[in-house]
Amino acid sequence: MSNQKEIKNLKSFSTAAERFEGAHVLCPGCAHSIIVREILNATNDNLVVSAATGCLEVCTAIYPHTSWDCSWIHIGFENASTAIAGAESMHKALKRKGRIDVNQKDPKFVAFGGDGATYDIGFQWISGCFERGHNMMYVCLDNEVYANTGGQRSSSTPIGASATTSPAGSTSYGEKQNKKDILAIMAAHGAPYVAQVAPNKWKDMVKKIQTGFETEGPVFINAMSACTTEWKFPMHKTVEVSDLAVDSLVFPLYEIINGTELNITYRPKNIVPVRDYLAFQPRFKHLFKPEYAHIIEEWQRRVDAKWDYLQRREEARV
Ligand SMILES: Cc1ncc(C[n+]2csc(CCOP(=O)(O)OP(=O)(O)O)c2C)c(N)n1
Ligand code: SF4
Ligand SMILES: [Mg+2]
Repeated sequence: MSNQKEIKNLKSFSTAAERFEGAHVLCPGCAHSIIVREILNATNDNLVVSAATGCLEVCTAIYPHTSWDCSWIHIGFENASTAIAGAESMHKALKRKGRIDVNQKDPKFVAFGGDGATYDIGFQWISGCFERGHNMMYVCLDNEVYANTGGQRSSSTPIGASATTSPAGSTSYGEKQNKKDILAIMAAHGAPYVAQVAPNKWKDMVKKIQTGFETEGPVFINAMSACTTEWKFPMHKTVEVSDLAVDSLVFPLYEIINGTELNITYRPKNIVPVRDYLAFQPRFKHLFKPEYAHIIEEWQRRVDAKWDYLQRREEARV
């Protein structure tokens, strides 16, 4: 792919032209900024970006300042997807009318939303964009909680996590529902490309983003985004907690092409127990009481079953 940056090493990648500047007020250690920077640096093409309300938008665009060195739209909490789909449709229409030079390279259209904006409140708009087949990338910054408004649970919050609307206490182990399988749902739209990424596995992530940018049609990326404030780990441990997430297979890295072909893109050499991932984050600390041992066992069983399923899907190509 001719327009791609060659990914030799982190140093050469990180000194590429910046389209996401460091001057923002995201918490130190917030994975949102790492992910967004890696995504924007993955192409040299022009970008049109939208951001749903949430930590990313609130902390990067405080008038009169902005961290975005590209065309950028902030719209409602629920419709970052349709804003970017509208821009993409307008671009096509202007080309048809001869008002944009047809020889000019098309920009990349990218929408960012948190898990609250994606799994819950903006879901029907995203689903519509994927059904209509817009040429766009939608990126979910999945920190498993409505972080910007104080840590309420979303349908991405995993079972046993203590969130402000599902607090752990003397009679509760916290969140009661399992995390929604958003990747399976988006793949079921027949999307040409969907993938899970994590910022600590940056080469895997950049490869997937570049594949997404080269794909015609709607692309969905679910990015694990560790939140130091709501997951309650120390701010310098973002990469460590992300390593535990992918090495325990709590957050497996894979892609699905055209709704069918599934490829696992990262196989940990040493799989770590789920309990090590949970133990790292005080949002799960109550699960280590003897009466909640069954929740951790159930977590491990579910993670093992999902890994088995992904491997079978990869072999079967269905
Ligand atoms: C329609 C609507 N509902 C609720 C809100 C309030 N609100 C703003 S940001 C936010 C939380 C965002 O959570 P998420 O999408 O997960 O992003 P995060 O802040 O975690 O990155 C909420 C509930 C809003 N702005 N608009
Ligand atoms: S609350 Fe979480 S998601 Fe929001 S800026 Fe802080 S670390 Fe990032
Ligand atoms: Mg969130």
